Amino acid sequence: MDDLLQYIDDKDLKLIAEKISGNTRITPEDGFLLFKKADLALLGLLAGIVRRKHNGNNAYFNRNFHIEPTNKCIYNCRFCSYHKPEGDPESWEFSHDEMLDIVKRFDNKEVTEVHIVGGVHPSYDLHYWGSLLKKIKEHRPSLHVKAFSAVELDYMITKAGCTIEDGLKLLKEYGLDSIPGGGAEIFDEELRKMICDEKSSSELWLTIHETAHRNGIPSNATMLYGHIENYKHRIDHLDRLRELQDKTNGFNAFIPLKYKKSNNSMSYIGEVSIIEDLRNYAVSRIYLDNFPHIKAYWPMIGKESAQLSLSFGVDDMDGTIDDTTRIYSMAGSKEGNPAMTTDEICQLIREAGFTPVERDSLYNPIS
Ligand code: V47
Ligand code: SF4
Repeated sequence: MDDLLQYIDDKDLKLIAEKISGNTRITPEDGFLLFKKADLALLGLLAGIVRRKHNGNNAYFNRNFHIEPTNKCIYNCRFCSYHKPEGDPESWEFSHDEMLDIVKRFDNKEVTEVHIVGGVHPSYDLHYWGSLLKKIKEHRPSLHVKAFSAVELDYMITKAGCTIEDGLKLLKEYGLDSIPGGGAEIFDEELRKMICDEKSSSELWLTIHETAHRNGIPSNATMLYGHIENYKHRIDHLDRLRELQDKTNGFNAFIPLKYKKSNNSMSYIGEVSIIEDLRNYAVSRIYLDNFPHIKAYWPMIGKESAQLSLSFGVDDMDGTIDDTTRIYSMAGSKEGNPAMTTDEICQLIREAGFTPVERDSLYNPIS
């Protein structure tokens, strides 16, 4: 690396590169400068250093499927293409039996995880959702249940009259194994007011994840980017996550979510380029030095971009999905019916020069 540093002309970038290669944490100002000044090749190189430190040459995936229980939602986030109010002809809501039927469709398949996330339905509290988890666990005890964004959790726990702590403990007893990263959007309070005014605050999102970690429930974190935010807002978001991870060490993966423009009221903004996606993965990998994994969610970004992202700090491709999610096809993703075989995922990973590793939900390798 010392040999390569001589090719960096910019004084600030050279200092930042020295910190990264010397294992020293970068500051928010450094992160901002990386976004502002570093070219894509340099970001790939620096993110590769941090990636290798955490994950060597491995690129992970799992065998999973999604359940989206409902698209009815009490909120109206401006970027969301998915939610519909109660009574809308395009709204849906599955019963417990219908959701168990989805689980049963995978009875003879080697899936290890179900990911359950949907709209914030007005009628149901944590006991309704908890009993669904219990039924799933009774049917297939070994299935890891990663369920409910912090925003859904906030509503269902409050509706049941519980504290966040007691609610999470109860959900764990019902069968909740981990929490996905949704609902974080962008933490800056002014922007949050502009794009998703009504939903849980940034502070509450962080408190819910902190409380989950303290109670032995690991989680993921996301950031919605490529809309009205600027680099300072992104660094602020990453910084709040890095600070919480220092405290709890409960996050498994960070998943940047690219704003997709179709069928929502922010469409006029358009979408950022693949270059910006790769730069964002790389700076995230470098800044979140205490996050073990950075995930490219391929149904959103596309298979080829996810493959490319492996050279920009990403080490996890999410999973096989098996055509069980609609959130991103409704927002305009080209991966209309997302499904990949494990062979296909392994081939994408090998082509990019990495070693495919099937993992469970806690990143233990599955041979
Ligand atoms: O919170 C909604 C996002 C999230 C749009 O933890 C949009 O493994 C882009 O959190 N353009 C839900 N994004 C999905 C989510 C997730 C996905 C994959 C893996 C994991 C994980 C978590 O979807 C929402 C919101 O940020 N979203 N609309 C849109 N138009
Ligand atoms: Fe509801 Fe989630 Fe869509 Fe916001 S992003 S409107 S909370 S489904």
